[in-house]
Amino acid sequence: MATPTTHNLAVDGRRLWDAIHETAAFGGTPKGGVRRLTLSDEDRQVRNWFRAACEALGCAVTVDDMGNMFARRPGRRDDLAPIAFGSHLDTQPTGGKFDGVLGVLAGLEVLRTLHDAGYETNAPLELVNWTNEEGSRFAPAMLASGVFAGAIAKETALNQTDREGATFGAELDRIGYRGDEPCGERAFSAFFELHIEQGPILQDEDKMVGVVEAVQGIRWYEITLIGQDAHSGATPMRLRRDALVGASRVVAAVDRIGRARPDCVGTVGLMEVKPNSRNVSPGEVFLTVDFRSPDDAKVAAMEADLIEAVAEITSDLGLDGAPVRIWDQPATIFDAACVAAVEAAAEAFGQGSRRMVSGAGHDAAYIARVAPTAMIFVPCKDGISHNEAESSTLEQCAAGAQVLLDAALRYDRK
Ligand code: HGY
Ligand code: MN
Ligand code: MN
Ligand code: MN
Repeated sequence: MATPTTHNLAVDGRRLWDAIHETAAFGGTPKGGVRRLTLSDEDRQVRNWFRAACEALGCAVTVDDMGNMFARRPGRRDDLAPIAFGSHLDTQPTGGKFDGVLGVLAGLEVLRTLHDAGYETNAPLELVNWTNEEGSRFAPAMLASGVFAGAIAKETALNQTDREGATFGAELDRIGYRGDEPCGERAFSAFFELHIEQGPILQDEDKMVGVVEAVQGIRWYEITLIGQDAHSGATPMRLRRDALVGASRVVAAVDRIGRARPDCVGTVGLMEVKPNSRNVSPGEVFLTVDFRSPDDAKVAAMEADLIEAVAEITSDLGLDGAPVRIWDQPATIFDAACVAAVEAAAEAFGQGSRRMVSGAGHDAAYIARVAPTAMIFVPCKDGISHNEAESSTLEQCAAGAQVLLDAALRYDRK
Protein backbone atom coordinates (compact mmCIF):
# COMPACT_ATOMS: atom_id res chain seq x y z
CA MET A 1 0.00 0.00 0.00
CA ALA A 2 1.53 3.31 -1.07
CA THR A 3 2.35 5.87 1.58
CA PRO A 4 -0.31 8.58 1.26
CA THR A 5 0.86 12.02 0.24
CA THR A 6 1.93 14.28 3.09
CA HIS A 7 0.81 17.43 1.33
CA ASN A 8 -2.69 18.46 0.37
CA LEU A 9 -1.63 20.20 -2.81
CA ALA A 10 -3.67 19.66 -5.96
CA VAL A 11 -2.71 20.88 -9.42
CA ASP A 12 -5.18 22.90 -11.44
CA GLY A 13 -6.00 20.71 -14.45
CA ARG A 14 -8.00 23.37 -16.22
CA ARG A 15 -5.07 25.86 -15.95
CA LEU A 16 -2.71 23.23 -17.38
CA TRP A 17 -5.14 22.37 -20.18
CA ASP A 18 -5.48 26.07 -21.07
CA ALA A 19 -1.68 26.47 -21.14
CA ILE A 20 -1.35 23.48 -23.48
CA HIS A 21 -3.89 24.98 -25.88
CA GLU A 22 -2.48 28.51 -25.62
CA THR A 23 1.03 27.31 -26.58
CA ALA A 24 -0.35 25.04 -29.31
CA ALA A 25 -1.06 28.25 -31.22
CA PHE A 26 2.70 28.71 -31.76
CA GLY A 27 2.97 26.64 -34.94
CA GLY A 28 -0.63 25.43 -34.87
CA THR A 29 -1.71 23.64 -38.08
CA PRO A 30 -5.12 23.61 -39.82
CA LYS A 31 -5.55 19.92 -38.88
CA GLY A 32 -5.15 20.75 -35.15
CA GLY A 33 -1.55 19.65 -34.84
CA VAL A 34 1.59 21.67 -34.18
CA ARG A 35 4.55 22.35 -36.47
CA ARG A 36 7.17 23.94 -34.17
CA LEU A 37 10.55 22.80 -35.46
CA THR A 38 13.47 23.41 -33.17
CA LEU A 39 15.03 26.90 -33.38
CA SER A 40 12.25 28.10 -35.72
CA ASP A 41 10.38 31.37 -35.23
CA GLU A 42 7.58 29.35 -33.63
CA ASP A 43 10.09 27.84 -31.21
CA ARG A 44 11.26 31.34 -30.32
CA GLN A 45 7.64 32.35 -29.64
CA VAL A 46 6.98 29.46 -27.28
CA ARG A 47 10.34 29.97 -25.55
CA ASN A 48 9.48 33.63 -24.92
CA TRP A 49 6.06 32.56 -23.57
CA PHE A 50 7.68 29.95 -21.33
CA ARG A 51 10.28 32.39 -19.96
CA ALA A 52 7.60 34.99 -19.14
CA ALA A 53 5.37 32.40 -17.43
CA CYS A 54 8.25 31.20 -15.22
CA GLU A 55 9.46 34.70 -14.40
CA ALA A 56 5.90 35.64 -13.38
CA LEU A 57 6.31 33.07 -10.59
CA GLY A 58 9.54 34.65 -9.44
CA CYS A 59 11.70 31.95 -11.02
CA ALA A 60 15.11 32.91 -12.36
CA VAL A 61 15.39 31.69 -15.97
CA THR A 62 18.84 30.92 -17.39
CA VAL A 63 19.80 29.62 -20.84
CA ASP A 64 22.91 27.58 -21.63
CA ASP A 65 24.94 27.67 -24.86
CA MET A 66 22.85 24.90 -26.41
CA GLY A 67 19.64 26.83 -25.78
CA ASN A 68 18.48 24.64 -22.90
CA MET A 69 16.29 26.74 -20.57
CA PHE A 70 16.25 26.35 -16.76
CA ALA A 71 13.66 28.03 -14.51
CA ARG A 72 14.80 27.85 -10.88
CA ARG A 73 12.55 28.02 -7.78
CA PRO A 74 14.59 28.44 -4.56
CA GLY A 75 14.25 25.97 -1.69
CA ARG A 76 15.04 26.15 2.03
CA ARG A 77 18.39 24.52 1.35
CA ASP A 78 19.54 26.46 -1.68
CA ASP A 79 22.92 24.79 -1.35
CA LEU A 80 21.39 21.48 -2.47
CA ALA A 81 21.40 20.47 -6.13
CA PRO A 82 17.89 21.10 -7.49
CA ILE A 83 15.23 18.50 -8.14
CA ALA A 84 14.61 19.04 -11.84
CA PHE A 85 11.74 18.17 -14.16
CA GLY A 86 10.84 19.07 -17.72
CA SER A 87 10.87 17.90 -21.31
CA HIS A 88 10.88 19.66 -24.72
CA LEU A 89 8.87 22.34 -26.56
CA ASP A 90 9.94 21.49 -30.12
CA THR A 91 7.71 19.25 -32.25
CA GLN A 92 7.75 17.04 -35.29
CA PRO A 93 6.77 18.72 -38.62
CA THR A 94 3.30 17.18 -38.24
CA GLY A 95 3.38 16.88 -34.47
CA GLY A 96 0.69 17.09 -31.82
CA LYS A 97 -0.16 19.33 -28.88
CA PHE A 98 1.19 17.01 -26.17
CA ASP A 99 4.51 15.34 -27.17
CA GLY A 100 7.12 17.10 -25.00
CA VAL A 101 4.92 20.11 -24.27
CA LEU A 102 2.97 18.22 -21.60
CA GLY A 103 6.14 17.56 -19.61
CA VAL A 104 7.19 21.20 -19.67
CA LEU A 105 3.76 22.71 -18.99
CA ALA A 106 2.92 20.16 -16.28
CA GLY A 107 6.19 21.24 -14.65
CA LEU A 108 5.02 24.83 -14.93
CA GLU A 109 1.72 23.78 -13.31
CA VAL A 110 3.67 22.20 -10.45
CA LEU A 111 5.52 25.49 -9.92
CA ARG A 112 2.25 27.45 -10.12
CA THR A 113 0.61 25.12 -7.57
CA LEU A 114 3.53 25.47 -5.14
CA HIS A 115 3.58 29.23 -5.68
CA ASP A 116 -0.15 29.60 -4.99
CA ALA A 117 0.21 27.56 -1.79
CA GLY A 118 3.39 29.35 -0.68
CA TYR A 119 4.84 25.87 -0.22
CA GLU A 120 8.59 25.85 0.41
CA THR A 121 10.54 22.79 -0.72
CA ASN A 122 13.72 21.60 0.92
CA ALA A 123 15.77 21.50 -2.27
CA PRO A 124 15.47 24.08 -5.04
CA LEU A 125 13.41 23.04 -8.09
CA GLU A 126 14.33 23.55 -11.75
CA LEU A 127 11.99 23.29 -14.70
CA VAL A 128 13.82 22.49 -17.96
CA ASN A 129 13.09 22.95 -21.67
CA TRP A 130 15.61 20.83 -23.62
CA THR A 131 16.52 22.05 -27.12
CA ASN A 132 15.99 19.86 -30.18
CA GLU A 133 14.60 16.73 -28.57
CA GLU A 134 12.85 15.66 -31.77
CA GLY A 135 15.90 15.50 -34.04
CA SER A 136 13.63 16.14 -37.01
CA ARG A 137 15.31 19.35 -38.21
CA PHE A 138 18.80 18.70 -36.80
CA ALA A 139 19.87 15.09 -36.27
CA PRO A 140 20.24 13.31 -33.95
CA ALA A 141 17.32 13.56 -31.53
CA MET A 142 17.87 14.62 -27.88
CA LEU A 143 20.79 16.68 -29.20
CA ALA A 144 21.04 19.28 -26.42
CA SER A 145 20.36 16.88 -23.55
CA GLY A 146 23.00 14.67 -25.14
CA VAL A 147 25.53 17.52 -24.98
CA PHE A 148 24.41 18.26 -21.40
CA ALA A 149 25.11 14.63 -20.46
CA GLY A 150 28.49 14.61 -22.19
CA ALA A 151 27.39 12.05 -24.79
CA ILE A 152 27.60 14.41 -27.79
CA ALA A 153 30.40 16.93 -28.41
CA LYS A 154 29.11 20.51 -28.30
CA GLU A 155 31.00 21.63 -31.42
CA THR A 156 29.59 18.67 -33.36
CA ALA A 157 26.09 19.62 -32.24
CA LEU A 158 26.51 23.32 -33.05
CA ASN A 159 27.73 22.46 -36.56
CA GLN A 160 24.84 20.11 -37.41
CA THR A 161 22.97 21.31 -40.50
CA ASP A 162 19.34 20.94 -41.53
CA ARG A 163 18.33 19.77 -45.03
CA GLU A 164 18.41 23.42 -46.20
CA GLY A 165 22.01 23.90 -44.99
CA ALA A 166 21.31 26.06 -41.93
CA THR A 167 23.53 25.23 -38.93
CA PHE A 168 22.27 24.63 -35.38
CA GLY A 169 24.57 27.33 -33.95
CA ALA A 170 23.51 29.96 -36.48
CA GLU A 171 19.83 29.23 -35.85
CA LEU A 172 20.37 29.36 -32.08
CA ASP A 173 21.85 32.85 -32.57
CA ARG A 174 19.11 33.86 -35.01
CA ILE A 175 16.35 33.24 -32.44
CA GLY A 176 18.44 34.75 -29.64
CA TYR A 177 18.68 31.64 -27.47
CA ARG A 178 22.39 30.88 -27.31
CA GLY A 179 22.97 31.50 -23.60
CA ASP A 180 26.27 32.16 -21.84
CA GLU A 181 26.29 29.19 -19.47
CA PRO A 182 28.39 26.28 -20.78
CA CYS A 183 26.03 23.37 -21.40
CA GLY A 184 26.42 20.57 -18.85
CA GLU A 185 27.86 22.56 -15.95
CA ARG A 186 24.71 22.24 -13.88
CA ALA A 187 23.97 19.41 -11.40
CA PHE A 188 20.60 17.93 -10.48
CA SER A 189 19.79 15.83 -7.41
CA ALA A 190 17.13 14.12 -9.55
CA PHE A 191 15.30 14.58 -12.86
CA PHE A 192 11.70 13.56 -13.63
CA GLU A 193 10.12 13.71 -17.10
CA LEU A 194 6.37 13.45 -17.65
CA HIS A 195 5.40 12.46 -21.19
CA ILE A 196 2.46 10.98 -23.09
CA GLU A 197 3.13 7.28 -23.69
CA GLN A 198 2.99 7.61 -27.49
CA GLY A 199 1.84 3.97 -27.58
CA PRO A 200 -1.39 2.05 -26.76
CA ILE A 201 -0.52 0.06 -23.60
CA LEU A 202 -1.98 2.30 -20.85
CA GLN A 203 -5.21 2.83 -22.81
CA ASP A 204 -5.51 -0.89 -23.59
CA GLU A 205 -5.06 -1.77 -19.92
CA ASP A 206 -7.20 1.14 -18.70
CA LYS A 207 -4.39 2.44 -16.48
CA MET A 208 -3.75 6.15 -15.90
CA VAL A 209 -0.03 6.16 -15.11
CA GLY A 210 3.03 4.48 -16.61
CA VAL A 211 5.95 4.07 -14.20
CA VAL A 212 8.77 4.14 -16.74
CA GLU A 213 11.82 2.14 -15.67
CA ALA A 214 13.76 2.09 -18.94
CA VAL A 215 14.05 3.52 -22.47
CA GLN A 216 14.90 1.28 -25.43
CA GLY A 217 18.16 1.66 -27.36
CA ILE A 218 18.22 3.62 -30.63
CA ARG A 219 20.56 3.74 -33.63
CA TRP A 220 20.14 6.08 -36.62
CA TYR A 221 21.76 5.70 -40.05
CA GLU A 222 22.03 7.72 -43.26
CA ILE A 223 22.38 6.03 -46.65
CA THR A 224 23.13 7.81 -49.93
CA LEU A 225 22.66 5.47 -52.91
CA ILE A 226 24.45 6.57 -56.07
CA GLY A 227 23.54 5.22 -59.51
CA GLN A 228 23.16 7.16 -62.73
CA ASP A 229 20.52 9.60 -63.94
CA ALA A 230 19.11 8.16 -67.16
CA HIS A 231 16.38 8.85 -69.70
CA SER A 232 13.22 6.95 -68.70
CA GLY A 233 12.35 6.23 -72.34
CA ALA A 234 15.62 5.66 -74.13
CA THR A 235 17.50 3.67 -71.46
CA PRO A 236 16.97 -0.11 -71.63
CA MET A 237 16.21 -1.69 -68.23
CA ARG A 238 19.39 -3.81 -68.38
CA LEU A 239 21.55 -0.67 -68.61
CA ARG A 240 20.02 1.20 -65.70
CA ARG A 241 21.60 2.03 -62.31
CA ASP A 242 18.42 3.20 -60.66
CA ALA A 243 19.00 4.49 -57.10
CA LEU A 244 15.26 4.59 -56.34
CA VAL A 245 14.84 0.90 -57.17
CA GLY A 246 17.74 0.32 -54.77
CA ALA A 247 16.15 2.52 -52.11
CA SER A 248 12.85 0.69 -52.41
CA ARG A 249 14.67 -2.60 -51.74
CA VAL A 250 16.40 -1.02 -48.73
CA VAL A 251 13.01 0.07 -47.35
CA ALA A 252 11.73 -3.51 -47.71
CA ALA A 253 14.91 -4.83 -46.05
CA VAL A 254 14.56 -2.46 -43.06
CA ASP A 255 10.94 -3.59 -42.62
CA ARG A 256 11.99 -7.27 -42.79
CA ILE A 257 14.87 -6.69 -40.32
CA GLY A 258 12.56 -4.81 -37.90
CA ARG A 259 10.11 -7.75 -37.94
CA ALA A 260 12.74 -10.52 -37.75
CA ARG A 261 13.21 -10.43 -33.95
CA PRO A 262 10.76 -9.79 -31.08
CA ASP A 263 10.83 -6.36 -29.37
CA CYS A 264 12.49 -4.64 -32.33
CA VAL A 265 11.40 -1.89 -34.69
CA GLY A 266 12.90 -0.59 -37.94
CA THR A 267 11.82 2.51 -39.87
CA VAL A 268 12.77 4.47 -42.98
CA GLY A 269 11.23 7.87 -42.34
CA LEU A 270 13.00 10.27 -44.67
CA MET A 271 13.82 9.86 -48.35
CA GLU A 272 15.02 12.39 -50.93
CA VAL A 273 15.14 11.43 -54.61
CA LYS A 274 17.34 13.30 -57.09
CA PRO A 275 16.54 14.69 -59.58
CA ASN A 276 12.94 13.70 -58.69
CA SER A 277 11.68 14.13 -62.25
CA ARG A 278 8.98 12.04 -63.91
CA ASN A 279 11.10 11.00 -66.90
CA VAL A 280 14.47 10.43 -65.24
CA SER A 281 15.58 7.11 -63.77
CA PRO A 282 17.02 8.56 -60.51
CA GLY A 283 20.74 8.50 -60.00
CA GLU A 284 20.74 9.45 -56.30
CA VAL A 285 18.60 8.74 -53.23
CA PHE A 286 19.24 9.84 -49.62
CA LEU A 287 17.39 7.91 -46.92
CA THR A 288 17.44 7.44 -43.14
CA VAL A 289 17.08 4.32 -40.96
CA ASP A 290 15.88 4.17 -37.32
CA PHE A 291 16.42 0.88 -35.39
CA ARG A 292 15.27 0.38 -31.77
CA SER A 293 15.06 -2.37 -29.17
CA PRO A 294 15.28 -2.62 -25.37
CA ASP A 295 18.09 -5.14 -26.05
CA ASP A 296 21.26 -3.48 -27.36
CA ALA A 297 22.49 -6.80 -28.76
CA LYS A 298 19.43 -6.94 -31.02
CA VAL A 299 20.06 -3.39 -32.26
CA ALA A 300 23.63 -4.45 -33.13
CA ALA A 301 22.28 -7.54 -34.93
CA MET A 302 19.87 -5.38 -36.94
CA GLU A 303 22.81 -3.16 -37.91
CA ALA A 304 24.76 -6.16 -39.19
CA ASP A 305 21.73 -7.31 -41.20
CA LEU A 306 21.34 -3.83 -42.69
CA ILE A 307 24.97 -3.63 -43.79
CA GLU A 308 24.69 -7.05 -45.45
CA ALA A 309 21.39 -6.24 -47.16
CA VAL A 310 22.59 -2.91 -48.56
CA ALA A 311 25.80 -4.53 -49.88
CA GLU A 312 23.73 -7.14 -51.76
CA ILE A 313 21.35 -4.51 -53.17
CA THR A 314 24.11 -2.17 -54.36
CA SER A 315 26.06 -5.04 -55.91
CA ASP A 316 22.98 -6.39 -57.69
CA LEU A 317 21.99 -2.97 -59.12
CA GLY A 318 25.44 -1.51 -59.77
CA LEU A 319 25.01 1.22 -57.16
CA ASP A 320 27.40 2.80 -54.67
CA GLY A 321 26.49 3.52 -51.06
CA ALA A 322 26.50 1.99 -47.55
CA PRO A 323 24.84 2.76 -44.19
CA VAL A 324 26.60 5.44 -42.10
CA ARG A 325 25.69 5.28 -38.39
CA ILE A 326 25.08 8.84 -37.12
CA TRP A 327 23.64 8.11 -33.67
CA ASP A 328 23.83 5.36 -31.06
CA GLN A 329 21.92 5.77 -27.79
CA PRO A 330 22.13 2.51 -25.80
CA ALA A 331 19.13 1.33 -23.77
CA THR A 332 18.76 3.24 -20.48
CA ILE A 333 17.71 1.86 -17.07
CA PHE A 334 16.32 4.52 -14.69
CA ASP A 335 17.31 5.04 -11.05
CA ALA A 336 15.49 2.74 -8.63
CA ALA A 337 14.81 5.43 -6.01
CA CYS A 338 13.34 7.79 -8.61
CA VAL A 339 11.24 5.01 -10.09
CA ALA A 340 10.03 4.16 -6.58
CA ALA A 341 9.04 7.79 -5.96
CA VAL A 342 7.04 7.76 -9.21
CA GLU A 343 5.42 4.42 -8.36
CA ALA A 344 4.45 5.57 -4.86
CA ALA A 345 2.98 8.78 -6.29
CA ALA A 346 1.10 6.79 -8.95
CA GLU A 347 -0.32 4.38 -6.36
CA ALA A 348 -1.33 7.26 -4.09
CA PHE A 349 -3.10 8.78 -7.09
CA GLY A 350 -5.07 5.57 -7.27
CA GLN A 351 -6.19 5.22 -10.87
CA GLY A 352 -4.02 2.27 -11.85
CA SER A 353 -0.40 2.17 -12.92
CA ARG A 354 2.06 -0.26 -14.40
CA ARG A 355 5.81 -0.39 -14.91
CA MET A 356 6.92 -0.13 -18.51
CA VAL A 357 9.76 0.47 -20.97
CA SER A 358 9.55 3.52 -23.21
CA GLY A 359 9.34 2.82 -26.94
CA ALA A 360 10.06 6.47 -27.72
CA GLY A 361 13.33 8.18 -26.96
CA HIS A 362 13.40 10.98 -24.39
CA ASP A 363 15.79 13.57 -22.96
CA ALA A 364 15.52 11.66 -19.69
CA ALA A 365 17.49 8.84 -21.32
CA TYR A 366 20.54 11.12 -21.50
CA ILE A 367 19.95 12.92 -18.20
CA ALA A 368 19.97 9.51 -16.50
CA ARG A 369 23.71 9.48 -17.23
CA VAL A 370 24.34 12.49 -14.96
CA ALA A 371 21.53 12.42 -12.37
CA PRO A 372 19.08 9.94 -10.80
CA THR A 373 16.20 9.99 -13.30
CA ALA A 374 12.79 8.45 -13.96
CA MET A 375 9.78 9.09 -16.20
CA ILE A 376 6.02 9.22 -15.83
CA PHE A 377 3.64 8.32 -18.69
CA VAL A 378 0.00 9.13 -19.13
CA PRO A 379 -2.13 7.76 -22.01
CA CYS A 380 -2.69 9.42 -25.35
CA LYS A 381 -5.68 8.50 -27.51
CA ASP A 382 -5.13 5.14 -29.26
CA GLY A 383 -1.40 5.58 -28.69
CA ILE A 384 -1.19 7.93 -31.68
CA SER A 385 1.73 10.42 -31.64
CA HIS A 386 4.10 12.11 -34.11
CA ASN A 387 0.78 12.78 -35.82
CA GLU A 388 -1.46 15.87 -35.90
CA ALA A 389 -4.28 13.71 -34.51
CA GLU A 390 -2.32 13.18 -31.24
CA SER A 391 -4.67 13.79 -28.34
CA SER A 392 -5.07 13.36 -24.59
CA THR A 393 -7.63 14.57 -22.05
CA LEU A 394 -7.67 17.23 -19.34
CA GLU A 395 -8.04 14.42 -16.80
CA GLN A 396 -5.01 12.50 -18.12
CA CYS A 397 -2.84 15.64 -18.28
CA ALA A 398 -3.88 16.66 -14.78
CA ALA A 399 -3.13 13.15 -13.49
CA GLY A 400 0.36 13.35 -14.92
CA ALA A 401 0.98 16.73 -13.35
CA GLN A 402 -0.33 15.56 -9.97
CA VAL A 403 1.91 12.48 -10.00
CA LEU A 404 4.87 14.65 -11.08
CA LEU A 405 4.21 17.03 -8.17
CA ASP A 406 3.90 14.19 -5.68
CA ALA A 407 6.94 12.29 -6.97
CA ALA A 408 9.11 15.42 -6.78
CA LEU A 409 7.92 16.22 -3.24
CA ARG A 410 8.46 12.61 -2.12
CA TYR A 411 11.97 12.78 -3.51
CA ASP A 412 12.47 16.14 -1.79
CA ARG A 413 11.72 14.50 1.56
CA LYS A 414 13.86 11.47 0.83
O1 HGY B 1 12.53 9.78 -31.63
C1 HGY B 1 11.92 9.78 -30.56
O2 HGY B 1 11.64 8.74 -30.01
C2 HGY B 1 11.52 11.08 -29.89
O3 HGY B 1 10.15 11.23 -30.03
N1 HGY B 1 12.21 12.21 -30.44
MN1 MN C 1 8.78 13.80 -26.94
MN1 MN D 1 8.63 13.09 -30.26
MN1 MN E 1 11.30 12.98 -25.43
